[in-house]
Amino acid sequence: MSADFQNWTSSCQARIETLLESRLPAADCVPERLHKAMRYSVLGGGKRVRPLLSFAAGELALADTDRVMVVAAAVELIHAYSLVHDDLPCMDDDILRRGKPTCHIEFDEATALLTGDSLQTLAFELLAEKCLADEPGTQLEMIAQLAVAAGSRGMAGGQAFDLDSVGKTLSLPELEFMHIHKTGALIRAAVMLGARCNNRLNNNQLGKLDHFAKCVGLAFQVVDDLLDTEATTATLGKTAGKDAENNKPTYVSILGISQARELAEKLQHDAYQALDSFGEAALRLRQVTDFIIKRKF
Ligand code: GRG
Repeated sequence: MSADFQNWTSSCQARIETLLESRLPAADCVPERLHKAMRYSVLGGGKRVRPLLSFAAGELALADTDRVMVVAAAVELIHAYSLVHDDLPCMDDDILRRGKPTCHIEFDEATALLTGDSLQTLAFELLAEKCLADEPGTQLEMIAQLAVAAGSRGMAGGQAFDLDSVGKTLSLPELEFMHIHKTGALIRAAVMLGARCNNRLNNNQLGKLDHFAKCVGLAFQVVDDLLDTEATTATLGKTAGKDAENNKPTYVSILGISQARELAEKLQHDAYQALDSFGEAALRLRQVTDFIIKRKF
């Protein structure tokens, strides 16, 4: 990672942390237990990949950074909610997340459920309270876009498909369908909402950006499956080897390690190709993609 990209990443991560810190209710605000759990689940952890994608897409569109910060925070709150719910005993039943006990272990199951619910609604509160786009109609579309990405036709739907696939053999297209929804939809929303904070890009350019985001979303998941097989629990900050333990179909279980690695590289290539016509303006998007592919956790 170049020093320039490292500095950019650290600065985006620090800014998003400050905004999230200021917008999450204080830990001593009633109901204290719920607010403590919300702060515990969001602050001081995670790679903030989705905010980085929003920032990079916002730079491409020359969008106002204060606007982009808000959409980046909203997407991260949805992501944090999904992790809290995913870790519950009725879903993935995990005890470790971001190097610390999962929300329901540190607090309790009911609090974890309410934490996820409250993080989700806080995301939409942020998106609805200030001007984030040049046209009010565009902002309404952005809010709807995030709602669809997070809901039954996006992330939650992908999760339902995932829970249903345990112990089954999926074809590669079925696995792709699942991940386009479960992880891909939110990554796409992160990119598109960042770009739509300014009305500079035309529909053709937005289409290219969406194709880029779709490739990155899938590449993210392929790398996640590889890491689940190859990395350790200590490096990941979450339990490694969970997919095999839970008998879940993954890119590694279907393709094997080396073909899964090749697929990640092909998706990276396709993602870069989708950015070709943007030239240097898409530098940050290429760098974030590279970071996603090469990450070790
Ligand atoms: C419960 C509605 C609901 C949805 C859950 C996305 C998801 C669906 C669950 C997340 C569980 C998981 C491990 C999915 C695999 C890919 C993924 C999203 C990994 C975690 O994302 P990172 O690596 O995490 O960006 P950090 O901690 O860095 O933010």
